Amino acid sequence: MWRKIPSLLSLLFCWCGTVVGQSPSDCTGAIVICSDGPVAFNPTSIDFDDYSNTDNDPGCLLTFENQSVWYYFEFREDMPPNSIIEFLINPNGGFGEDYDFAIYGPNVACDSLGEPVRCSFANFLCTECPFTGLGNGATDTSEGAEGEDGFVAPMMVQPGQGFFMILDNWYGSSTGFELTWGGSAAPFLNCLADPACSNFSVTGGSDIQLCAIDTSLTLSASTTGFGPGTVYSWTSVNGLDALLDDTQVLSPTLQLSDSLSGNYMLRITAQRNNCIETDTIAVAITAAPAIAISGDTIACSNSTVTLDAGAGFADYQWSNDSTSQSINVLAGLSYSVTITDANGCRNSDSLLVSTYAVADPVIQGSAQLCDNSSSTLSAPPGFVAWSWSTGMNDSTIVISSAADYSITVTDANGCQYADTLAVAVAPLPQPAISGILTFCENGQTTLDAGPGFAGYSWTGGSALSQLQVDMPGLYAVTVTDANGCQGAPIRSTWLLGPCPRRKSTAL
Ligand SMILES: [Ca+2]
Ligand SMILES: [Ca+2]
Ligand SMILES: [Ca+2]
Repeated sequence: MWRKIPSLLSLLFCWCGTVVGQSPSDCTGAIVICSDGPVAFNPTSIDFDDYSNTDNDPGCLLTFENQSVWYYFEFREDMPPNSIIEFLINPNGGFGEDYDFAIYGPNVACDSLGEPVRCSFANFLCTECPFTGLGNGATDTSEGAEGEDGFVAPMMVQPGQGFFMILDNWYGSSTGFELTWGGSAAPFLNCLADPACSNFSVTGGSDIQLCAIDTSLTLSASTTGFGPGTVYSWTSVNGLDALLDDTQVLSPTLQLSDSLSGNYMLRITAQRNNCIETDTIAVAITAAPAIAISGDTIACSNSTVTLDAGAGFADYQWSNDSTSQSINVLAGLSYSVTITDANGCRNSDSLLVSTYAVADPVIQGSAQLCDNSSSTLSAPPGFVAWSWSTGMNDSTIVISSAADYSITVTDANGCQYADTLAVAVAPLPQPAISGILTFCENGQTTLDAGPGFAGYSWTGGSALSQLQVDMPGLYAVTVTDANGCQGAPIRSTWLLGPCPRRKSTAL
């Protein structure tokens, strides 16, 4: 197909660049080629031997330079990445002509070309001869003299990349050639390219994906070839450069705010004299995931509360080492969680679960009950609900038997506290009044309720254990023992009449 291309293509290559004071037969005099058009050049010499420099590898060009022309071609920054460049060289002399070529780069200098990235040394008997070039279905990147087709593989090129090419007329014919560009990169040849800057490059570093919570990031731009005196400038079409701490340094720090998100571009331009290189990196900023622990912020002492970090996160890390969405924890402490969303973005929150004031209720009432009597037990004031072990739900209960009485009280916050009172039943005291129950007129007798009681209460008001009686009647005493229990015997006394010379005796 390439045999027909010269008649099919309407656009023909011409070299329309500049020769910078040196011979186009040398790398340092390389002609910048940047558009299509007819060729009018006939290389006839080698001038300086470019391969005398051992850093310049001739690759497949086993006879080095013969009649050479050096070209430089570079691709504009507005070219899409991964574009393809091809070309066809059609010698004007037709069959029998033999042009060989080698391409160096990207971004190399004439004193350090290295190895060629493409090289064709096919002789005039090659299968596609006299045509030679990049493309035409070739997949090899270098070919020797014998049994070849004259073509090597197209090149994938990137914006800003520049290449040197030596085109060598092996036979030294005088009729010249035509060169035609092809491939998606062909429209982006840079007419402003300067071969003196061929090995200058700048890279802004890898594209960046980060989370807004990552508060700062130092960019990792780098250059080759520039050196001291280079002026740097960071720009952005959508304002991200305003978040750089310095737009005039090679690697500034990007300061993020938590609320920032979106897709941004940052461009670095490096300039030294007339060498200008740029690179652009994409910055994708993901907003910090919203996180708010839900749960009670105050609870009863020693109670358990449930804290929930919310659903839908990829990872949970609680301060108590739990990794679940929610945790059940004791009140009175602070808890925090760090969540990670599906984008790998993290955020944190913390919550203090405080406690209500602690109550210590004590059952009010006597722990001692007298036999055959009852007593009242009361809850202390300040509660709103009561639950006794007797099943009663009032603030007081009346009891009449020995037991452990418990109460659970609930305060206005819903906090519950408990107390227990052990109640014992004491037997009633069994007092007996002793003494002579009869006495003579004008005499008296002594009634005795017995010792050992905590209290006595006689008919008539005496509080002593004994009572002097000089009137007949019914006398009663109520005794109170140490338990507060009371017993009440009653005794009568009898007046027998005058006892002139002797006392009466007890009944
Ligand atoms: Ca030369
Ligand atoms: Ca050849
Ligand atoms: Ca080949």
